[in-house]
Amino acid sequence: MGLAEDVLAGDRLALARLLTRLEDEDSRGEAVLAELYPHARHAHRIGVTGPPGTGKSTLVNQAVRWCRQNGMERVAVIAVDPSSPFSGGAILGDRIRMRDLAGDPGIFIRSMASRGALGGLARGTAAFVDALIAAGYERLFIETVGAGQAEVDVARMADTTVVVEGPGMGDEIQAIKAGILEIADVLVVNKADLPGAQAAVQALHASLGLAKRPAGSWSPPILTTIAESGEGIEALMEAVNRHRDHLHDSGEGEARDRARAATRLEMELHHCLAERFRRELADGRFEDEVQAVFERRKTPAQAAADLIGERP
Ligand SMILES: Nc1nc2c(ncn2[C@@H]2O[C@H](COP(=O)(O)OP(=O)(O)OP(=O)(O)O)[C@@H](O)[C@H]2O)c(=O)[nH]1
Ligand SMILES: [Mg+2]
Repeated sequence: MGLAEDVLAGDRLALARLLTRLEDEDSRGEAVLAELYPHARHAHRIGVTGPPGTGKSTLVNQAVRWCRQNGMERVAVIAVDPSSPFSGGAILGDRIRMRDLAGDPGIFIRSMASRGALGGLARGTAAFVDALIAAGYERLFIETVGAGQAEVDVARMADTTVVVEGPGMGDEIQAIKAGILEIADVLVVNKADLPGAQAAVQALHASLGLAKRPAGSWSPPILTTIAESGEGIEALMEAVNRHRDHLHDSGEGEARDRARAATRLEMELHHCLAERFRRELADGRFEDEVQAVFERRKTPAQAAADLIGERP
């Protein structure tokens, strides 16, 4: 049997091998994904993002456990590692915390490194998600750290985006409200056992009031949780499920899926064209133009135009 059949049959080792190929940009991975793609249809993708250390992994751990206890047969977690100098320890920590889920054959956990500069986080995440859905995972949690453009892009690969804040993060909320709050479907103030949680809830309410949302659309609930003890997890998952139902009933889910198809096709075009172009350039030409831009002899646009102009 081929790798695609093995993945469809629920073989975890085959799935792990496929994900490694996708991560390595091995063309055999892409070929397998092409076979699987018609099966990568029905699932609920839940993005979990927010500033470092707010308890996202702990929360995901509890949410996954809740899903398994409430009738979901296959649940997967993708921890996106932004490869920052700070993330090594965090991912290691995630692995340790997630270990108590590891014995469960209905749970698949995988971290994804964002090494490919051209590939990009969102593109890699989307490929992982396709593979996992085709393999039969009906719930997918995608954890990302931070609130930059990369996280917003990754969040667009999810159906439901959960933004996790911590108490005493007033400044952080100021910093993220413009970008990430606009894509939040559910807001969580975790570590509600610590002082400042209520203030954080209020700050979020105030920021949400400023965010531009069309009238009559989904209004994101703000919840509090204590991920360490599991308090509030049930309410969180109920909110997540309500959002999924809203996506379905309002037709917004389909609209998002279509928008995602366009985004992904565009990402692929960028990726393929840039890759092909770089391969066809003579040795050292790219570096020459970098030098020219660096020395201010050319603008980046001029350098790019020169490279494109001399292509065979
Ligand atoms: N007091 C308290 N501590 C918590 C709670 N949830 C998580 N923590 C602790 O907060 C720390 C960070 O938790 P993580 O789950 O790793 O947070 P994270 O957001 O995944 O961290 P990064 O992935 O590094 O951004 C750990 O020491 C947890 O034990 C909570 O509800 N209350
Ligand atoms: Mg984490």
